[in-house]
Amino acid sequence: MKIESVDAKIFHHKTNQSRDSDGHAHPGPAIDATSALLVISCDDGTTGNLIARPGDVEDSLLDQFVRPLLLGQDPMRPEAIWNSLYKWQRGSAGKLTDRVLCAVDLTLWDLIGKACGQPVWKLLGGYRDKIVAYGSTMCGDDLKGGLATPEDYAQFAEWMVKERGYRAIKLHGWMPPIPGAPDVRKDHLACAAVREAVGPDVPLMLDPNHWYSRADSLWLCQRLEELNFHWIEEMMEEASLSSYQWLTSRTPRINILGPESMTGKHWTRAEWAANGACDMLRTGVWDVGGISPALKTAKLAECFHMSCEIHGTGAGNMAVAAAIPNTTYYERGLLHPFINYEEPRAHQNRIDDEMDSEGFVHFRNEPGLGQDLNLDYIENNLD
Ligand code: LLH
Ligand code: MG
Repeated sequence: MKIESVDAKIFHHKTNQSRDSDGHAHPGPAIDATSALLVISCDDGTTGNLIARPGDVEDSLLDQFVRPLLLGQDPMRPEAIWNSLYKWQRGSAGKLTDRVLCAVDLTLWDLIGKACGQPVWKLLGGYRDKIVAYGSTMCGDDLKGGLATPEDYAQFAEWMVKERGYRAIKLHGWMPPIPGAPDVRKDHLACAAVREAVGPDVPLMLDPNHWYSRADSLWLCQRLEELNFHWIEEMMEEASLSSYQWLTSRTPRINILGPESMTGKHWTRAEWAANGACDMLRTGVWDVGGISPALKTAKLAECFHMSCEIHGTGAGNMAVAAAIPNTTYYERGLLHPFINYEEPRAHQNRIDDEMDSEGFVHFRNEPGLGQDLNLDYIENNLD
């Protein structure tokens, strides 16, 4: 079995989400957008598919780096292929990003699952067949009836728990360029309002502004300790390992989780674990370059008796969360009162992460990553 082609099909669709000037997603009017379907095909007709951002699978990147390394190779050797891409990163003048590695790795794993007739989560270890989801809100905004006030967060949290069945919630606070952000005091008011709304027993987490000072971070952590929050993540620039050591040593009653967006894949995460910079490790397939390095992060966390909480949504992150024993939740979102998260996108027959009324996301038994794609829609809406 040999890889015969690697192609990205760019297709059009509508979206009702837009990104602000700092890259945070918010609800908006329906606008035109494009996405990509990355397809790796083998000489026996087996294919792997993945929905990706067009910029991560541009034809020039596939031509320069991916096709030379993949064509003619055995797809059942993802570790060898991942390492060959990784080795080329340093000399690629920044073009071969971790997101490119991730797109290739996920597509390969989808292909491997299909070739074996097995879901990827089982091939990776198959620790669990369902997981509790936490409802992860969008960042705060200034939309009337949206996530503009602490009361808005409280009302939405009440709906999540009482109407939709979520068993845990994570707030993303107000971040620039939203007027008045960042403000630890306002973050605290939203967290207090949510705690009041859902009662003492629902696990709560916070992802606030990404660049608070040490002093503001400590103040916020101490308030969240009083509110019995389970974890806080990425409140400071993650390149500053010693700031996280400083904070972790001063906050015994809340878990510091990280690093999320810091570069360096599983190697950075090993340094955080070894140097006491967090209580729980963080990894996500799009942050570290795919399933292969995300699994390594989880396994190194296990060796330190630490949990490894998976960042982000989608089939690749689900496969990792299902495979490992040392994780607690699946991050489901981003959620907002104006967005119907349950509705499949135009290119999907079903969303990846359907959740039951008890707050569990179940892992599918179909071969591959478990994405149920509407390939006809994609073919009929090509760029
Ligand atoms: O800053 C944001 O828009 C969110 O924090 C987003 O990056 C989200 O993926 C996240 O951090 N989840 O934990
Ligand atoms: Mg986060």
